[in-house]
Amino acid sequence: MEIKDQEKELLSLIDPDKLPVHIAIIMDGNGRWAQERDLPRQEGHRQGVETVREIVRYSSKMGIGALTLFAFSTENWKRPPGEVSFLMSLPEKYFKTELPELIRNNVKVNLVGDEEKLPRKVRRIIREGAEATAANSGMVLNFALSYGGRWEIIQAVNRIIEDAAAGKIKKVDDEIFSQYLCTANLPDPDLMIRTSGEYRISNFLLWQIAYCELVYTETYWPSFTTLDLLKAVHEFQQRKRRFGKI
Ligand code: V0D
Repeated sequence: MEIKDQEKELLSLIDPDKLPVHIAIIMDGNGRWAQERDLPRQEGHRQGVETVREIVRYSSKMGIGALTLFAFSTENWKRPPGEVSFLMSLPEKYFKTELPELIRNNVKVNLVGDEEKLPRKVRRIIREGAEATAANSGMVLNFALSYGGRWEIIQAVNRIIEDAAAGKIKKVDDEIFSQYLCTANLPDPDLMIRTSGEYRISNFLLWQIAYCELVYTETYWPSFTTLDLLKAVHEFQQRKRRFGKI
């Protein structure tokens, strides 16, 4: 069956009123995708950006409220310097072609992670992308860069200590704690996807995935398509339906 027909068939099985409100994706397998094709790892990352373009476009058209993409972890700083600097060139490359369309599609871009660790130029490029889309009210697109779930929780605790010392808060509850995380004001992800056949959380959103459905696929990120996204959304809805029946 043609991909387009498969997509149509899946779309007919998906309830547009019960879409996930927030999808988080661990975009894994770029290096392995390249190795299997005897290509340099950079080629995998480059192709990975193409997948980001396609999935962002499709998610926002579909009506997803928020999409959080894990692009670079706190651990990724330990990779060879050449690979790190190539990766750091990707946000600029992405915005060069995509920013006009993001603005047009009402997508709002956000950085999630330890901004201070990023090279100044990368910070500026992402800040410009965020500012250019700040007034948009459609899908929120979070790029997790230099992000780690434990780092995020610790920075929340430290800011809470400061606010407590300043007399701004007395007690912390679930809701107040969430306000100190990078995803403040966003609903928790209800669907998390990890590509390339790894079954781990790898220090991605820790607090926020308390009640999240986890969907894994063997597909490497550069090969991940809108059809794979629809399959994950369908799986998500199937699980929700089973819950309802108990
Ligand atoms: C490589 C697969 C888009 C994962 C996707 C700096 C590894 C492609 C961005 C991006 C990366 C980040 C911020 C932003 C706009 C775009 C990106 C990195 C890696 C690490 F504001 N793709 N992408 N950033 N890859």
